[in-house]
Amino acid sequence: MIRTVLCDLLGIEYPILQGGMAWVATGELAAAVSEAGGLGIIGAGNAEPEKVREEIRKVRSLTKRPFGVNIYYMSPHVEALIDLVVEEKVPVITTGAGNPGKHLPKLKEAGIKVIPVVASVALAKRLERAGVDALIAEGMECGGHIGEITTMALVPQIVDAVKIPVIAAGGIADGRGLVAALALGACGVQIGTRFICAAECTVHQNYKEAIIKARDRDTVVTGYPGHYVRVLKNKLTKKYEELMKQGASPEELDRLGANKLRAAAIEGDTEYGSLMAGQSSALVKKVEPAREIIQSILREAEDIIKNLGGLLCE
Ligand code: TUI
Repeated sequence: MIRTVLCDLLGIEYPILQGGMAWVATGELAAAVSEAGGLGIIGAGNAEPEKVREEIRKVRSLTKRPFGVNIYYMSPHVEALIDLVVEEKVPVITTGAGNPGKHLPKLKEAGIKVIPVVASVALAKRLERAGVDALIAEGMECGGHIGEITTMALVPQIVDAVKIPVIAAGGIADGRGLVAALALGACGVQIGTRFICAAECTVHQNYKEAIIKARDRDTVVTGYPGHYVRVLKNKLTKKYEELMKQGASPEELDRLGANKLRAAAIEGDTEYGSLMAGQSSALVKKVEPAREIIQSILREAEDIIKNLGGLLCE
């Protein structure tokens, strides 16, 4: 079985984290992933802290295993969410779209493992100095809010720049991706898109079907500098592109995007919803239980590792 330092750090069986996707990663999905030996993560997004507390309690009612909460740093509730995870003694937090540095003393004192998502070497170094436990290096193949560097280029640069464990994310959906991440020096992977299609994921069936139908060129990056978001192409992204051509302001573009993730995830609006998904969408073939997803990734990875030496000529 594939075990790395990440398994010991987090008390999990396999070095696979589930992305903490807003509106998508509910308690049901997080519990299923943790119960299957990975680290399930609740995506707090912009949700009210009391709603997040319910999800934490849901996970605890479904599994005794470790789990995490992702805190999205553009949420208006960041301070209250930090207090909440401390109060609820959540084992692990991941963070996105911001720098959690100022909250580290409080989180570390509470014994919480802190694993920020970073998209640059500079922030990785700063956060290592500030005392985080590990880092998720997220390449721009991922879905949702993205950085500028690909996983293949970013992961080894961050691995070279820090001593703490690095987890690779962006474009990873199967055993090949896991082995590639390990080869780049990562000690594990974070997977989002494939887990949207987990049977236990509560998003609307239409969202899952859109990912399964997607082919290689079916995602697009919308947004403006500092705020780029990868989604599946649809009528919303067409409208967005038209507005961009007309020179719309960031405020107008934000108005078009407002509440559209909820429309996709809850109402199943595949035409005008924001179907956040990564470039690995085309690798996702079916809806299956989280346990099957994890086991098939591990089986594939082990096969590849066993046969890798055979690729070399005498
Ligand atoms: O956070 C993500 N991905 C997300 S969050 C999200 S929720 C959303 N909902 C509606 C519209 C837009 C977003 C969807 N996808 N990924 C983690 C991530 N964090 N990637 C890159 C970063 C990042 C960027 C800048 C982390 C830190 C950072 O630092 C800025 C600073 O303060 O130095």
